[in-house]
Amino acid sequence: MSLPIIFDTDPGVDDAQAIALLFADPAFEVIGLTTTFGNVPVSTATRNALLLTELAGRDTPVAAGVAEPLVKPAGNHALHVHGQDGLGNQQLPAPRQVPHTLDAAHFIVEQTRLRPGEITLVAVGPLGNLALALALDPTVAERIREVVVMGGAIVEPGNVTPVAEANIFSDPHAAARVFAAPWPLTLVGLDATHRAVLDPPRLQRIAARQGALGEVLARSYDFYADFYRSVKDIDGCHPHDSCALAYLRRPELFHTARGHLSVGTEGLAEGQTFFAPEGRAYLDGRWSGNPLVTVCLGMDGAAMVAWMEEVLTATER
Ligand SMILES: [Ca+2]
Repeated sequence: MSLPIIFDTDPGVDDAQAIALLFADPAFEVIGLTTTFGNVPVSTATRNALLLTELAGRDTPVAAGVAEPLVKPAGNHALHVHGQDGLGNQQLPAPRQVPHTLDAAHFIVEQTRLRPGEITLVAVGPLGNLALALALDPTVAERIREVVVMGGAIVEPGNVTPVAEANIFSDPHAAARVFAAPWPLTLVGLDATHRAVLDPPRLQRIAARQGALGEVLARSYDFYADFYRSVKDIDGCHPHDSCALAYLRRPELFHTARGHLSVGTEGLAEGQTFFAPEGRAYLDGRWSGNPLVTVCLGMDGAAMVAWMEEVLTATER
């Protein structure tokens, strides 16, 4: 099995873990990484994506993407969660490679023209690059095999507001366009990702097998886990972005439902995801205007982190 992937990312500590997974699992054919602002400014996200790719021993293209939200004012990044450098404040070498000549949205459009129907787009940051790709060429939606978005929260509370998850809150207008597009989409949100805790012993076992990449994973994890200890009663971190990859490889671990997804763009509901189950009649059609998508409502978190460890320790880097 080969799954051609474009991975849209804002690394970010949990992004770094997912990038390690992406390169460690031979089932993934990584066509490119595209970067966005989010956890960090886009320049930092691009630098980190290049560096993590290099540490994984790959020369996969990295295309730089959007620097700010489509509509709302550029806001704060999550530097208190991920560190000033996005990877827990460590001494990182400069990457040797440079970004792709195309920007992220053009890269997505071009690659889907080269390989129509084959590419899965995994988006684990704010959704501006996907919205821009749709604006450049709406038919991109017909050429994507599947979109998997790490973001949103259906029943679970939000993580940056009482109702909003960080990726969706960072650019709700982009999310609105992405949820309205006619592509097969799955949302892997906090209802799933909060079920998994990557604890320190497991991360140490993973890092020990990942060479120079493992050292970066270990140092960034320590900073990230300190944040989680300060705000939540867990020892470790939620490996949010890796859950989107787990969904592709171990779908049986997820509890899903079909329905229509929309998003609040202002006021108290800014960034909140609304889910109207398929076939459910409400007072009016406001909640059911978007195409049917799949949302994750739960996940076997223990099995998910066991899968992460299995993939990341299978061979020594
Ligand atoms: Ca991310």
